Amino acid sequence: MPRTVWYPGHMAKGSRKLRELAERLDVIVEVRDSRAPSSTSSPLIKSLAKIKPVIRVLSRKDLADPEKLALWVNSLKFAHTADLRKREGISQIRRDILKFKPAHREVRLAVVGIPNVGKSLLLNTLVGKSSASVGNIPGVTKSVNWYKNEGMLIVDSPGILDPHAEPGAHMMLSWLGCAKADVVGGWENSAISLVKFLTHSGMAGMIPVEPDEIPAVTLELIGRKYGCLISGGRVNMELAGQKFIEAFSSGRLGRFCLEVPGGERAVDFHDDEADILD
Ligand SMILES: Nc1nc2c(ncn2[C@@H]2O[C@H](COP(=O)(O)OP(=O)(O)OP(=O)(O)O)[C@@H](O)[C@H]2O)c(=O)[nH]1
Ligand SMILES: [Mg+2]
Repeated sequence: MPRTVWYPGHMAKGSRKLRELAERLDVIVEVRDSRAPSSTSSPLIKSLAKIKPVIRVLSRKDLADPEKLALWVNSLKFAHTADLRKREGISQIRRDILKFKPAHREVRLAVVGIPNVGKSLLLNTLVGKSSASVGNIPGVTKSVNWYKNEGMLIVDSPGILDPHAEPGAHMMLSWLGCAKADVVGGWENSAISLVKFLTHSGMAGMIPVEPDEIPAVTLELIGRKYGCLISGGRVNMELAGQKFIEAFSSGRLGRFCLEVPGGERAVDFHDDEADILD
């Protein structure tokens, strides 16, 4: 069968371990990205939520469109928003977690979510030191590990994606840095798809050049603007795609939310011509 989604062994193992652990936990903390709170939900959360209470944290509040994010906070029950880099929102999250602490022992919790949403950074902030590895690429944490501070026993877990997702779902996650570009046909492919999405959703103002009707030409113009040139004055389209996606996902092109409550999920955006790799 062709490989259309990214689901390496550490995700399968992490998923199995989390399910085994769930009974021993008091509460689960699910981290999602504020810029796509529906599309970045964990594929495990439905089954885990049947067993244990869930606290939701929407990370990267600093990069999200504040008005749209306010709609999400109203619609998602028990959701905290946080700028984890600045530790904003942490004291409320900590207070909520400690509500589940039994009198006779520390509270046991697991931090779960898809890749690169800030799980390990949240854990470090709760533990009070840099214990777990943090990095701005998906797949930094590869295993389930326990950490401790006063009153809390916390599990960090690898980012886990849905192995049965539609191929296009990972395309959208690649725009946020939550899935690898090479699984969706590379940076050029991912960036062209993003140009189409932004044009289709009335967000063309985030494209750093005047868009052309043909998305690939738009990316070429972006490549020229970013100086991604090779011999003969041609544009290195792969590098142009990478620079565009990096500028978009880091917030340098502005704050955004890709979806609103009750609207179309960004992950369901269909780019029929996208070339998803086998
Ligand atoms: N601007 C901003 N960056 C954040 C926030 N939360 C996390 N990050 C950044 O996001 C990147 C990923 O953070 P990690 O904690 O490694 O994410 P993770 O979910 O553990 O990732 P995996 O282990 O790969 O699944 C890092 O560069 C963090 O600094 C936030 O609230 N705002
Ligand atoms: Mg991690």
